Amino acid sequence: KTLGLLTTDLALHAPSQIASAVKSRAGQASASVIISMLEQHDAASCVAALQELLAQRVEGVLINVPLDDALAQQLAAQVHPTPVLFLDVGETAGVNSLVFDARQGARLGVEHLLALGHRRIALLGGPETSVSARARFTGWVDALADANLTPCASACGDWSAASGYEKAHGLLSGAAQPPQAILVANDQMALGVMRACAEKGIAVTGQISVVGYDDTADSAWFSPPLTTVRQAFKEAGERSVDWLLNASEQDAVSQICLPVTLIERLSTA
Ligand code: IPT
Repeated sequence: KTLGLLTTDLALHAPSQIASAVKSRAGQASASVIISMLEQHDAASCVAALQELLAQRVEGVLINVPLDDALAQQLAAQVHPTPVLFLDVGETAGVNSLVFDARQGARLGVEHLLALGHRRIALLGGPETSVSARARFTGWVDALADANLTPCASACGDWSAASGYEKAHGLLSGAAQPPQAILVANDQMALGVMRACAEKGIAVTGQISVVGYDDTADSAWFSPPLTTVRQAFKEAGERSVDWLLNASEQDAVSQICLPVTLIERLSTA
């Protein structure tokens, strides 16, 4: 069999780890994977890339691109009757999906910081164009509200370490009382945040705690090693391939939500 993977920028760690898992699982099943990478997520770019994949006679398609409901539904219709599974959509899209539980992930980070006694908590979200970034952000705000707290400061980056560095400088300056902790929507931005803290002479931990999100392969090697919300990308990639290889045209809509876990390391205290 030949499968297609339409993915967002593979220069980012999370999508590249998913693509790696997809490739190796497909290889074990003697299936090949044609990868098409998008740098723009607008409708026209998505439609054109999918058209190219379908022209190569793929027998199943995985889409790891952050998509709003309407565009996901449009693409699902375009791929029909070939089986398709979306990896970065909201549950209201009503398309076949395999996603991680963003609400649980956001809550795990907040509850960890609350248990450590922190109250002045800043948020560094991902890009507003990403459905998962918005879900994490809302999850943080809701979990803080349940503890009668509001974020002491917030900003949004673009998933890169550079944006984490830049936005952290903003979050750490100005306020009379600096944050005791920052929740960051991915590990790459958390790396930039820790660099900004080091430059400002703010000790992680001691003066501030940092929680990342993803647990990509390098996060245990940050200094200090990063506390983060683990999304098991290898398992997600494997399950996606297995799902596609077993899918048939008449199956009912399947929405799989995978749990996430908090990995406690040394960036929080
Ligand atoms: C999501 C990652 O958490 C984030 O770090 C970034 O790489 C993003 O992907 C790129 O779109 S994981 C996704 C399956 C929600």
